[in-house]
Amino acid sequence: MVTSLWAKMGNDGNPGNNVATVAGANSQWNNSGSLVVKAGALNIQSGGVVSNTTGHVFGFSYNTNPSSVTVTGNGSRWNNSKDFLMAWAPLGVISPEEFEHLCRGDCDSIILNIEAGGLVTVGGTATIIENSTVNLVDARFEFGQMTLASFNRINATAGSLEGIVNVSGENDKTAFASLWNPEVDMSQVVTAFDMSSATFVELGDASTASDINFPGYVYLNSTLSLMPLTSYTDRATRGTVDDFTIITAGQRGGTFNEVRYSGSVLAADFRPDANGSFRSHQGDGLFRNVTYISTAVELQNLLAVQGDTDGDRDIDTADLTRVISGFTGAAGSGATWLTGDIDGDEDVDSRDVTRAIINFTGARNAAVAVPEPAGLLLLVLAVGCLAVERSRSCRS
Ligand SMILES: [Ca+2]
Ligand SMILES: [Ca+2]
Ligand SMILES: [Ca+2]
Ligand SMILES: [Ca+2]
Repeated sequence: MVTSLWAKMGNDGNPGNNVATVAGANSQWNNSGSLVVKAGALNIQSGGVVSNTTGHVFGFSYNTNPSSVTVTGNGSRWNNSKDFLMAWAPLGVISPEEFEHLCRGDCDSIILNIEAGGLVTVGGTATIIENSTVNLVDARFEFGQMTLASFNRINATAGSLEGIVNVSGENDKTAFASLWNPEVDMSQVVTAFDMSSATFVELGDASTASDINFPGYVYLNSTLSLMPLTSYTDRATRGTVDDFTIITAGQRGGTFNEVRYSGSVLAADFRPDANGSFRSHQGDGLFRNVTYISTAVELQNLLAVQGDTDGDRDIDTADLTRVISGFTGAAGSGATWLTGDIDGDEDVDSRDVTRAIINFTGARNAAVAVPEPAGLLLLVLAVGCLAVERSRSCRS
């Protein structure tokens, strides 16, 4: 075991001399501070472990030998408890944007190979600047969090990734769409996305294009955080919708632990299937409906027709039953759209019931269809009696 406060590899003018190897299950190199690999090579293999706070892998354009780190073999591990940076020139001298500008594609590559059971962990933020590449083959990279630009520099052919990718802006959406090689089997890849700055396709452009596309398998957990563009407004006409495909994938697994919209968690008021889909009522018939299908995650913003109490775009017996069950009479209070107050005056009275009946459509979703004509007739009769009874006894 080697212990150091911090370390910098690569001061020797001959990069060939800047090589360190940590090999074997009992081999550890523990840095209580940062580790800098500058124009050199670090090999962690056969169960060796290297630990540090911040990890830096640097290159310089006057050096012909690129910097590289290889973590290979079961049990081999590089722990970066804080941030991780692969970039040209020392951290703090110039910004990541300046790195990109200086390099202009001419810099030698800086490479991190994680192979054959190796593991690299990052506790904070991982930043992978232009001309840097992470090659992941049958191994695991827990990258903390990173931008999409950094994420794009991970070349994963097999293994698993875990971390948060911050997606923001139109450029990110385009870049995301070309992330993965469709030929690659991503069946083991686990990726959590926190799209805390993700934006929607704007209202009215009728775009059905996915914001984010994975040709392979994507496993979802963590938080989906959706921020509508400032130009976006919810629908003002009842019965109309805006549909957004948030993610498409060759195959989707898992669901987001929570979905946020403009910073607020969407509550699941209705769960129409066993896939995790839900409909969330926002007030006065405005629904945000999240649907998980095998290859996509979709969002629908719906301003429901009066009487569509559950936001599934029909007014069927389920809706009428809800209105009748919620009946308060004209003196009632505290009623909501979900309990049958469809005109927004906080009661469920004969006006609400009548409106729901007039708007009746029957079930539109064949999967949950019930025999409507007979059901409708019975319900109309029941509603009629109820309305008469209550209006007699309860009218104020
Ligand atoms: Ca309905
Ligand atoms: Ca009323
Ligand atoms: Ca009412
Ligand atoms: Ca229905």
